[in-house]
Amino acid sequence: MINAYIGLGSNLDNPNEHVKQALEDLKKLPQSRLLLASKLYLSKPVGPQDQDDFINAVVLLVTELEPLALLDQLQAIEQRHQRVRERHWGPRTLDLDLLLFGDQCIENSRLTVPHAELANRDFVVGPLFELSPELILPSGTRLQELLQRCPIDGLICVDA
Ligand code: ROI
Repeated sequence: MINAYIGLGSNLDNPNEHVKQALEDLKKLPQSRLLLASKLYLSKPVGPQDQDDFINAVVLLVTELEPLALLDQLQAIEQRHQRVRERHWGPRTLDLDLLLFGDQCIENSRLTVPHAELANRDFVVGPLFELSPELILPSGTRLQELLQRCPIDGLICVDA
């Protein structure tokens, strides 16, 4: 069983509902168990600013799926949410990003793990820290260090 962290994000068509429904969908993944889910956070868009704020969260799954099989499952959930992505770094109904897969480093045409932008995104670092403050990345960097380099003061927790 591998610990996999997944980031959720939405800023279209009632983002709260998309993220909450996606949490339910993730609970039903085969050969997997959802162990922890962060609170939901409102975050300013990274990328073009002429789009709505995002709802973000992170979950911890334990899974027996291989990384690409897990990616297939995540993309199937995105499709069920009628994922639309009109432009690069533009608004989307649901994004599910495989952030970490145990301490594996994966680099292929479909997948880069750890997620390439993990360390730079407050909406990932903040909820990850809520779930696993002692986490150490495959590089040996402590999540606590990332938190110091990536301020999370802009995040607003929207479910207490
Ligand atoms: N910005 C925020 N705040 N949250 C996201 O989930 C998110 N996802 C993206 C881009 C467009 C880069 N910006 C984001 O894919």
